[in-house]
Amino acid sequence: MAVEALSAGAVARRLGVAVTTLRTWHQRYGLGPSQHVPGHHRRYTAADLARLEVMRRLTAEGVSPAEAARWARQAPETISGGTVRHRSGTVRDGGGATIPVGRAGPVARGLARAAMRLDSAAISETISRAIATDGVVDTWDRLLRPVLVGIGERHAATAALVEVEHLVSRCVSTAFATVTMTRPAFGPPRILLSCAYEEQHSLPLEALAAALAEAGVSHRFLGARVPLTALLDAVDRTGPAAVVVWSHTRFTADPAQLSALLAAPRRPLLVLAAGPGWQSDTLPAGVMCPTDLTEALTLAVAVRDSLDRSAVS
Ligand code: B12
Repeated sequence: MAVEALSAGAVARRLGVAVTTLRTWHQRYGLGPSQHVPGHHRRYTAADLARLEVMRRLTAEGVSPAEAARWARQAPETISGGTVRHRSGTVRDGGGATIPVGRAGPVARGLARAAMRLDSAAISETISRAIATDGVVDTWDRLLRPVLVGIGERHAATAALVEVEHLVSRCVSTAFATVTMTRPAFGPPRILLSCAYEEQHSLPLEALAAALAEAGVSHRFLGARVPLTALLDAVDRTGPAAVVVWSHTRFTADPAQLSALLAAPRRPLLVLAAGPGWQSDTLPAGVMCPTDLTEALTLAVAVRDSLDRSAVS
């Protein structure tokens, strides 16, 4: 993209934000114009514009301005043909050729490379092999979470990798869906899993569903974006002992969903608010907040065990 140095008004028009917003982002987060022309107002360069574009996109997606600014400051400068120039001066093709996986190890690095190649066969094989060898919980915590977080980071910084995010999500879902119950169910499923209304992030709950299957705990999983009325209908018709509601971002974390479950005629014994969207200080009394997959699994297994005991006695 060849961009001449732009005035604040021109940048505001290109991004579709107010000039006052640009001024705030400059003053509060240091995302201002960097070209100085003597005797004139400072001008925005192509690199400034690229950073502001990241800022605009992330804030529109609901990321807080401070967090968005952190990503925007790291954003590479987009230059012609989809190639990006990092501020170190290095040039990479296609928006960065790797997904950062921290210290996650060689299998995660291999999975990240397969993801970048959009090699769904290799992605699926790696995930299935890991589940068979290490189980669902370890596969989620040590292999999949690092890669997913890396994809999220890369996307936030460059606006790229949406196709990778979608492909990997699909492979993860398929692998988890094929984990089968390790023992026959004792009675009908008494655990209900549901994403909050409009919540599209379902993978952590799919991980829980697979971990439950692996542990021989039968359950129902309603999937993503479940309207409250549908969730309440499901509770009314199936009488679950425990309901887990997943919210990934604060936009889907309406505590009224949990209050409605607690007020339901067939009130579940346990209501779990799972996921980083929920804020514990805003939740109704009586709701539990597991912090990771292991804790959620332990609670669900405990519910199943206590139901089994009372059915036997
Ligand atoms: C895959 C993905 C998607 C997929 C989801 C597919 C699916 N079937 O789930 C799709 C493409 C649909 C998607 C959509 C969107 N996404 Co998205 N997505 C992701 C990504 C890459 C992974 C999500 C995930 O599964 N995380 C699970 C693990 C990997 O997260 P974690 O942080 O390690 O988990 C913590 C806790 O959750 C807990 N935990 C982990 N597992 C478990 C399991 C259980 C049972 C429990 C109790 C706890 C627990 O432990 C961890 C430590 O606290 C994240 C990046 C990220 N860092 O999460 C972005 C991310 C969550 N998405 C983001 C955004 C903005 C969106 C969209 C709004 C984008 C858009 N413009 O459309 C939409 C959301 C629409 C909606 N209404 O829901 C942002 C959220 C920013 C924010 N804080 O609000 C993120 C963080 C990316 C980013 N850095 O910008 N996304």
